[in-house]
Amino acid sequence: MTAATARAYPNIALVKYWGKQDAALNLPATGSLSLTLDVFPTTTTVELVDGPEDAFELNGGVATGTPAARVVAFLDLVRERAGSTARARVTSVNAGPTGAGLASSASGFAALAAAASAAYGLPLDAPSLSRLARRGSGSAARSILPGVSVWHAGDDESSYAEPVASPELAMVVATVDGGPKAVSSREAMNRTAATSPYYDGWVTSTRATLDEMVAAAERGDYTRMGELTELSALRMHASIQACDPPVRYLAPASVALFDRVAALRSEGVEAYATADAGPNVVALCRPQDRDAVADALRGSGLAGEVTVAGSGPGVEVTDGRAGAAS
Ligand code: 2P0
Repeated sequence: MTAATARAYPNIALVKYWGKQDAALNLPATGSLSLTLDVFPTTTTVELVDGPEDAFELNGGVATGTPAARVVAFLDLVRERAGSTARARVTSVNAGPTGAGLASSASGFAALAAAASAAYGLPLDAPSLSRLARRGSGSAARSILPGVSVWHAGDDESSYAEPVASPELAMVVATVDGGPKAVSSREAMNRTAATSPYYDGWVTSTRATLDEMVAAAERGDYTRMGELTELSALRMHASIQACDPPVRYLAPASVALFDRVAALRSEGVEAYATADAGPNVVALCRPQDRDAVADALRGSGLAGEVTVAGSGPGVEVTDGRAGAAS
């Protein structure tokens, strides 16, 4: 019997991924760029079993419905590539919140890609894992890599994440209680592409934003990286809010946190705000400013949990060996 365990960390995009050019292959309409964090890892074990079905246990409970169906579809892809019919028992634990807009699907599918590849005997190099993780969840392609990475748009062969030289970055994650997520990011992404009049502008402008972001990162221009981070987030939310029926992920406290981060800048602490498909706000800052930013966000009374994060590692197979599928 073959088993393997892998650990991966969530990532937060500085240039957002929002829209697909190919839903079946999960190819993005544009490239994106993110920082893999050093908090909230997902640890996943894949064990090949003799039984007739896959089993998926998440955070100690049996998973059903869409999460389980996505894991089975992913394992089907792995089996097809490995030439195996073996079923698997998948056990996954998120150290952070699940499905709360804190990128648990990114760390989840990155960890699953690595553990399944090791258990079924598929290649474990970063481009192969990133291409595979992409099929589970687009943003998972970036959680294969440590630190700052760019996930390329392209075709099935070329759409994977690669490292980008960057100044050291930190992030402060401020959770905002916006209630349960009303619309999943996958559904909202599809709805934006189908109905938002701003979607074409989002795609065109994001290509330029990404080129500028990579150049800013490579020349160590933290200020421009921060400015582009806020720009990308607000443009993404603008295009989401314009879809029909509209989706609004930002809560009043989220908007107030963007204002608080702007006030911090005028006080001399150079932080920039971003937000994903939910009400939580993440402040980008220099590593030496992270505690000052965290204190300010805690003191604002606008956030629940406030978590300080640095640049995290890429996915790692922590146990088990690559072996031929049984
Ligand atoms: C990102 N997000 O770049 C963007 C910003 C959320 C907001 O990637 O359909 O779960 O599985 O490819 O990766 C969330 O979307 O979507 C996401 P699928 P995913 O991080």
